[in-house]
Amino acid sequence: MIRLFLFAMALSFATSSFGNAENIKIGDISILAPYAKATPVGARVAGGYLTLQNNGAKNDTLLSIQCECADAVEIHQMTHKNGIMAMKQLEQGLRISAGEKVSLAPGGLHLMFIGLKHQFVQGDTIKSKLHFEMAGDVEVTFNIVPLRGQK
Ligand SMILES: [Cu+2]
Repeated sequence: MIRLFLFAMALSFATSSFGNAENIKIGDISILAPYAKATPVGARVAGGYLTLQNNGAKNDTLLSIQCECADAVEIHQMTHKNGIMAMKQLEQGLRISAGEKVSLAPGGLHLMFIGLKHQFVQGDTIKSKLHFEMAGDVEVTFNIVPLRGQK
C-alpha cells in the first residue's frame, strides 16, 4: 500500500515537473513537448520547439502558426554554407510524412517568433495556433524555458 502511494506521488511529481506542457492530438498528428526559449529584455525574436508525429497513413504539412505574442511565426531551418550558419524559412510549410516524426530542436528546425509583443519570461506559457493542411487547426501551449540550459 505504501509502495503504491509512493509510486503515485512520484508519478504526480513527474507530471507536474513538466508544468503546463501538454501532448496534444489533432487528427492523426501528435504534438509533443512544445516549448519556447525565454528572451532577454528588448529581444525581437524567440525560438520555439516541439515534436510532430504523424500517426496516420497520409502525409500532412504544418502550413502556418499564429501567436498573439508576435507579428509573425515562421518555420525555419538552419543551413550551413561555407562554414556560415544561417536560417532559411520553409515557405511551403513543414512536411510530416505518414508514420514519421519530425523534431524541431535548437540548432535545427525551429519555429521563429518574430516581432515579439512582449518578453518571453521563464515559467510563463504562450499559446499559438498551428494550422495543418490535413489535420486542421489546433491550439498549442508552449512552456517558456530558460534561455540557456534545456536542449
Ligand atoms: Cu530562425
